[in-house]
Amino acid sequence: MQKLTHGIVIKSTGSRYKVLDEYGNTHECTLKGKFRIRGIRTTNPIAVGDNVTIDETDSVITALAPRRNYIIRKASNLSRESQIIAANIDQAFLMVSVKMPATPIEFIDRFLATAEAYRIPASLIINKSDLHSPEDEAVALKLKSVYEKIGYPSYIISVTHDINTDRIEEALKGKTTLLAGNSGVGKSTLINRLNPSLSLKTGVISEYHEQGKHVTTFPEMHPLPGGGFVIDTPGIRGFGVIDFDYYEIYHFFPEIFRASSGCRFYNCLHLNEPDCTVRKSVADNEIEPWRYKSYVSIMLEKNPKYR
Ligand SMILES: Nc1nc2c(ncn2[C@@H]2O[C@H](COP(=O)(O)OP(=O)(O)OP(=O)(O)O)[C@@H](O)[C@H]2O)c(=O)[nH]1
Ligand SMILES: [Mg+2]
Ligand SMILES: [Zn+2]
Repeated sequence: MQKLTHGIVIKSTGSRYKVLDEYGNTHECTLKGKFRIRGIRTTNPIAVGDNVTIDETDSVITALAPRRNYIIRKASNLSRESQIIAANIDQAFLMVSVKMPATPIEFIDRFLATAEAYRIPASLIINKSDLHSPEDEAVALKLKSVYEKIGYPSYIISVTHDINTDRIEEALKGKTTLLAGNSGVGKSTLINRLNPSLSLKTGVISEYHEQGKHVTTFPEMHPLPGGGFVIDTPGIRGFGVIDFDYYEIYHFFPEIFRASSGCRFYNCLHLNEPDCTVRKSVADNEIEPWRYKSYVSIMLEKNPKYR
């Protein structure tokens, strides 16, 4: 006899799945049968955020509802398999820090381009403002102004000193938010602050390396007291832009895409082509040079023949 219940996957480790049912109970489940996305090989056919049907009698996931969206990454650098990080996301927040650790700029741009490609609204959190020297604060303000001008809401916060965390709380209310960022920036610390009934493991930054150590190892979804969910992800490497062709990468840099409408050639890649309004906008400082550099770097990685 089956006893079917609907639920949402809140943790996926590849073979076992934690499912929160509609009554608030959790179940450790396994999979039966085939769940595959056509055309991609994934290490986890079912991901955090998936809506599923489970059979309570043997804790098996029996059906997967269609996904509104999902975000994937390569399972590892050399692997041809992909890992679905999360599904059915309303928005993505990227957490970065100016120091301890310093987030590479290109990492930010790769993440934002990926979110654009999946049409997931993205915001930026610059954490650890309590550590800022005047120079660091200037860097943080510059990041905020550059990314807000493009259209990404940006927040300068300190979780440990409770600066502007209320604004994050507000922005996350009632939504399912993917929280990403390199290891050690403070993602799990923020989620603990937003939901004090959780006590997620957080790391200690080695002052010498200024690197986190990937304390969180699997994406996991947590309920928020004010409604909504936040998905804590392991500091993600190799994130992103895997499904896309080199000639469409500029579509995922909104300000570059806007500027490209004036280029002479419809297939301009904004490298060395004549009458390229993207390069003109970079020269005129209307497009931030580091954004253009990130674009070129991602594009050339996709198509080395232009190098
Ligand atoms: N100074 C300062 N330290 C912070 C702040 N927020 C977090 N930290 C510290 O940063 C370290 C790493 O925090 P975590 O929350 O484990 O980082 P994470 O982003 O979850 O890292 P991974 O799980 O490895 O991806 C911990 O020692 C936190 O106490 C902050 O606002 N200021
Ligand atoms: Mg963590
Ligand atoms: Zn151009």
